[in-house]
Amino acid sequence: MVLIAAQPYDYELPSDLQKVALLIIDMQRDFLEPGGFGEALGNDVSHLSATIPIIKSLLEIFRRRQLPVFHTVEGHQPDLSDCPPSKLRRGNGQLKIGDPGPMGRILILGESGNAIISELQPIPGEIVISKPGKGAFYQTSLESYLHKQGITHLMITGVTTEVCVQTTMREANDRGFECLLVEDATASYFPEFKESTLEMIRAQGGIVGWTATAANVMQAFGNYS
Ligand code: TIU
Repeated sequence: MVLIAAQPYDYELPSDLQKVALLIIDMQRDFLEPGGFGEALGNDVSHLSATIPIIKSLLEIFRRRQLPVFHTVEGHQPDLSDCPPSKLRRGNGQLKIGDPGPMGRILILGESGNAIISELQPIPGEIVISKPGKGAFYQTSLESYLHKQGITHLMITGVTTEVCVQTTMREANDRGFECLLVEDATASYFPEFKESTLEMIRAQGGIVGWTATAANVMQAFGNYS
């Protein structure tokens, strides 16, 4: 049995690592770089960049072992037909979803600002899920891809911790996936919200799942031949 040293207790990996997917949530220019959606909402985007090398290290392990990798992208169709008016109105800022910004239209699929950051660009074979909501299961094919590939365990990374990451982890937990959030591979614009999210996930005996450091995840993966 291979265990990851995790909170609130050790997380058991399956004997077949192909059942474990790396889920990288919304590592997009819109959230991590100045001029995108995150900054339009009034946030300091510099809080998120420390996750990049850590997610990259995890990604390299999954690639080396040819394990399943899923990337998600939050974005909307150019005609905004998939953006509820409530989301469009939200924020009260100068720049709204669909407005022209320095990296193209804010949070619109296909715009350069909506792309995954250069450091974590997907390679052929990795699935990219575009999503209109905060959760990666809402109006997407993620669940059917996971079931089709026999995936039961998710290593969850990305931004932001209490918004798209937590929503997705809760959705996945309700669907029966064994979820582990990688503590240093996720970040929030509000560091205190990140810490609270980690605590609420692992409270009550792991009510939503587990958390562990990337080092502990990588050490456990090293136990497989
Ligand atoms: N605003 C914020 O913290 N996050 C989002 O709007 N989307 C994601 O978390 N990806």
